[in-house]
This record gives sequence, C-alpha cells and structure tokens, in this order.
Amino acid sequence: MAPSFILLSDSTFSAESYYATQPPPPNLELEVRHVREFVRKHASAGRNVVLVTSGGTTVPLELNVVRFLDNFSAGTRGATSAEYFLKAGYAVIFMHRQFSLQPFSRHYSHSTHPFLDFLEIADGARISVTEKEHAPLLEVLAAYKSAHTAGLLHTLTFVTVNDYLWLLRAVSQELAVMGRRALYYLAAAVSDFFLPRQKMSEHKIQSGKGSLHIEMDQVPKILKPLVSEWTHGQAYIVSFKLETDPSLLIPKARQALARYGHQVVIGNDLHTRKHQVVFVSPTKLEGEYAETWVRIEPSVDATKEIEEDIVAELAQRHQAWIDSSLRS
Ligand code: PAZ
Repeated sequence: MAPSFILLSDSTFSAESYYATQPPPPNLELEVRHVREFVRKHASAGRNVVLVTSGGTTVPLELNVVRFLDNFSAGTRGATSAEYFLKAGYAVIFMHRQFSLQPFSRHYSHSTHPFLDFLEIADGARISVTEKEHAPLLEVLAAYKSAHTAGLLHTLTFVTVNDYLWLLRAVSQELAVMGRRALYYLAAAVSDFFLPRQKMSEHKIQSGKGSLHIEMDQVPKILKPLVSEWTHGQAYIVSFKLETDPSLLIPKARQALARYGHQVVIGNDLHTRKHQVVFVSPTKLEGEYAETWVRIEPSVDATKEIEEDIVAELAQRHQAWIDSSLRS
C-alpha cells in the first residue's frame, strides 16, 4: 500500500527557476575558489580531471532542520572509484556527502574494519600495527600520502540536495576550462523530490494534529544544462542509474541518454551493484544504443572490486573522446 503521508506534486522547477529561488549554501564562494585553483593547476600540468560525486543527498523538512529524508547510499562506489581514477593518472575532485566513505580511509570504516582493532601497544607506550594488517595498510597509506603530496585529490562536501545542486553547477563552470579533458562520474544518489524553501516550516513540525501531509516538488533535471550549457558539450559525462527492478535498467538508461545527450549511463541494480553493472551508450546510428556488461566473480577473487574495471573502461573511452576531437 502506498504511504499516506507524502504527496508528490506535479509542479516542476526548471534549473533556471530553481537557482533563482533556492539560496546557495553559505560557503559556496570559498569552495569554488579552491576548486578553481585545483583545476588551473592540473589544466596547466596537462592532466585530466574527474569530478566524482558520491553518497546520498538529504531533503530537509524544516528550516531549523530536525527531520529530513535520506538516501541509502554509503558512498562505496564513489570512494572506491576515486582511488582507481588516481591510479589511472587523473586529478580527482571528490564531491561527497559529509561523513560518507572517502577514498583510502574507506578501508578502515568504523563499522566494518575499525582501525583500533589492529593497533597494538608495545612496552606500555609504543603503538604498532598487527602483522596481518601491516602490508595492506602500508599500501593504502603510501597511495594516500602520494595523492596528497602531489595535490591530486580535492574534497568537497554536501549534505542536502540543495548543496549538491549548487556545488555541481559551480564546479562544472570551473571545470569548463578543461574542455574534453574533464570527466564527470556522477555516482551520488540524488533525491528526485524536494521541499522548496518557501514551503518549509520554520520550526520543528509539531505532532498531535493527525497524519502529516508533505507535498514535494520535483528536483530539476540538471543533466540537461550540465551537458549543453555548463560544459558546452565538451566534457565526457557519465551518470549512474539505480533501479530495483532490473528490467527497467536498460530502458531507463536509454531514455536518459536520449533526453540529456551525454556519453554513458551506467545502470546498476540495488542488489547486484557490487558484482555487475551495464554501460549504455549511444552508437553512431541515431536512436540506437550499445550495452556492455561489466561483471566480477567474487567467488573467484574476493578482493577484486568492480570499480577497478569500471574505471579502466571509462579511462579508455574518455581518451578516445579526447583523441576524436584532435582528429577532427
Ligand atoms: O554508494 P553506494 O556504493 O552504496 O551505492 C552506489 C549507487 C548505487 C548509489 C550508485 O552506483 C548509483 O547508482 N548512483 C545513482 C543513483 C540514482 O539512480 O540516482
């Protein structure tokens, strides 16, 4: 049975009306300045830059926010992929939900692999790492230090869908100078519905008046202006599509490509997303699409991460995209 307390309104914001009516996050200008410096440095070094978005956005229900709608995403896809992009030679802007998983530290998540469990105290004073954890930690730490020393990883955080939308537009406007060398890897799970500021209760919603009815507006489809306006059709844009009904994956991916005109939709099913994904992309024939499945076998190699293969495939496609403009 459908929940009785949420109404989905058919009112839609265009991207333009969204940005004209919803306020930017307070730290936006400072964040953008840092992104600008990062992008300029890597543009002049001739390095490709990828924007990885990761984790879920929230939808606050009150201005003084006590309650909000959230999204299941832990940020595993984004954090893992960011590490493989660094390995592939990219400079990475990692735009993630505050407190979701991050590259490198994700290996030591407090719930699955708490770091205190593999530290030992020697002679009552010295701290060392257990024998079993030593080699993997050394590998992660070396990659972490090297990325940070070389200034290859820039981190940005969002919480709400509003933070996300403002940041995405601002970062993409800075990345425009990269032309075809910019790659967008939009793995964040972004709310489809939100409560405009003008409709929010200022204070905590009070109980005691029966059931709660909330009418939510549709979040504008920002892939359209991202592709055609903010990046001028130059950047290589990869979006993700999550479904729980696997039969919808390919039709929905095709629909997104037809609507927004970007390069790849990676389809993934909630339950199998760690073992298989499908790349859907337009072919040279109008209205026709190619599908490439990427699969790993956890029973053969439990340490293998599907993001390694996703990133390898994308790095190749992105290079072909860059090369194709040099030929024409
Ligand atoms: O963060 P996570 O690893 O738990 O999940 C990743 C994911 C399923 C959110 C991502 O692969 C994805 O599909 N993002 C887009 C979701 C959407 O359709 O809005």
